[in-house]
Amino acid sequence: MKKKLLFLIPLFLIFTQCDKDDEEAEYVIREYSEQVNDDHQLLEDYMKTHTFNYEEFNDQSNINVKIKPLTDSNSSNKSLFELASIKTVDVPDSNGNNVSHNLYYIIAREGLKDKPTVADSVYIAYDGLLTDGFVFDNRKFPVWLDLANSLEGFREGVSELRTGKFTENSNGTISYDSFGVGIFLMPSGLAYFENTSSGIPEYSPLIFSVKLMTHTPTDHDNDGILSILEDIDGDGKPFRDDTDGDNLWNMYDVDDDGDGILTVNEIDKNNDNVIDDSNNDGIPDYLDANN
Ligand SMILES: [Ca+2]
Ligand SMILES: [Ca+2]
Ligand SMILES: [Ca+2]
Ligand SMILES: [Ca+2]
Repeated sequence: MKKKLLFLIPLFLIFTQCDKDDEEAEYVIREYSEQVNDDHQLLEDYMKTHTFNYEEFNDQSNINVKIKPLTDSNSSNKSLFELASIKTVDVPDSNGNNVSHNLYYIIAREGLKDKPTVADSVYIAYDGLLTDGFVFDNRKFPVWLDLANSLEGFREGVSELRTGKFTENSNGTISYDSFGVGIFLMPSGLAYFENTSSGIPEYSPLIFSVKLMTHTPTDHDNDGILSILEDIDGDGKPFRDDTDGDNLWNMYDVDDDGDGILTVNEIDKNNDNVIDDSNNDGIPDYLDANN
């Protein structure tokens, strides 16, 4: 929770201890609404002065994104800013007001097959960097990641890509091609915000380039309902949806309506492959404490 610690300092201390005041100021967590504009500006300045090897993404093969500064020798190239689309993502601030954040994204290659949802597990290779060029993470070979446990800007970005196709080689290894490749640039409010993480200072906008090999739908609580389908309010995200109000989101709650019967035992009691709604009120039994 954010606290405006400055307001807790008695006024006489502010007037008599100026050095101390500077120290205390460091403990004030910024508001999303004030940070987001600085971050948008920083990212847009970066995008206007950088490009990437977009001409190389026409075929199916495994190509790395190479972001580079626009200079006299490549000034005819399109900038990242010209190439980027914007997806707006709302982040609730400490007062519960939504603050609109821009996720800037460039689809270098869309990919051939399916888009993962924001709650799926994905098999991806990626680079993560700061606007000063510092690379804080690099996965040259793909790893499995749970998008539900990833940064909001990251999962909103990766869910815009499509997976590729794979072939199994005679030695048992699998080759991927025609997979989606994207660049995602996010304000700190969609990343770590006031927290630091392995070489990432607080309030850092982040840049990721991502290759999406494949994905798998995930049922986090193993209750028989895929996590993405535990999105009750229909906003496309199963996060914060909590039918029984026990602060355990439905995607992590094995008894979604809190009636003492596990969801997995309530979905389809007569095994007719139809989700049960005993009282025909349009609310399935597993979400309906009154059935
Ligand atoms: Ca719950
Ligand atoms: Ca559940
Ligand atoms: Ca139940
Ligand atoms: Ca019902």
